[in-house]
Amino acid sequence: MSEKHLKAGDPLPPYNGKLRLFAMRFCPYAERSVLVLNAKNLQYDLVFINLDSKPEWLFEFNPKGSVPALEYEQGKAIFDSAIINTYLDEKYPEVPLQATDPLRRAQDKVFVELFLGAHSSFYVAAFNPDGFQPSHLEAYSKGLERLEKELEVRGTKFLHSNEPGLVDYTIWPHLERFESLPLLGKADMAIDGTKYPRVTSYLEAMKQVPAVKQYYLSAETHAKFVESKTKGEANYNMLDTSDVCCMRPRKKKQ
Ligand SMILES: N[C@@H](CCC(=O)N[C@@H](CS)C(=O)NCC(=O)O)C(=O)O
Repeated sequence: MSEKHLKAGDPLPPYNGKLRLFAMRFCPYAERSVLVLNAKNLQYDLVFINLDSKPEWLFEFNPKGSVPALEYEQGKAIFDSAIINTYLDEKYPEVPLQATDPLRRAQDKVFVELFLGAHSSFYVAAFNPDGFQPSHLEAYSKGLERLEKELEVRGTKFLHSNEPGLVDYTIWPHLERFESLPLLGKADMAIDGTKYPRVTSYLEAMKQVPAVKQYYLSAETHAKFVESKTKGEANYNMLDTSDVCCMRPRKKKQ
């Protein structure tokens, strides 16, 4: 698969009958949908978008011009990770990812909603460090404390159950990125295993989940992308190897 991000003027790749997700390789919201597609073992194609130079056809799939958007039938799409993921879970129920109890489903959504405060702090710390305030650190710690407590109360390996579910795939992309903070000069935002033992085991367990493993990027890679973006030149194609094809070894001098 090419990791190349398409830009304005690039043609829309031909549709080949599979589900198709418009994404950006470093977007946590697009990652949520990729994880759900993986967890459900669905066949799909990914089309990566350069968000600084969007192809005109992106707006036919999502008038808001954001990713993720899911083309579920040729030329027909829905967008927003929460909408896409609920749709996928209902349309392809073979691997159910949500609780059967309506109250638990609601509680999962409440948890995600509250956890997003920590993500907002991550975002400021990573992309706008000059705007970082003590209240951001507080909100970040609160999110981790909440996760620690929730794992304790639920008593399961993942939030969903002993198998990961939608709630786990929804918060994971944010947690994956939190691990890049110490590399971005935020040592005080490292996830401390003595303070957050359950969160630490949870992170390790999530990294072993096949749906996650297939799309996981290291803290170093996330940090590199953040650095490129904060310099004003987001390096969307840094993982793309499709152009590095034909380098011949140099002949040795006689
Ligand atoms: N609520 C949306 C948020 C999606 C979102 O913000 N995506 C970002 C990329 S991570 C985007 O496409 N932004 C549009 C832009 O940069 O113009 C979701 O959950 O899908």
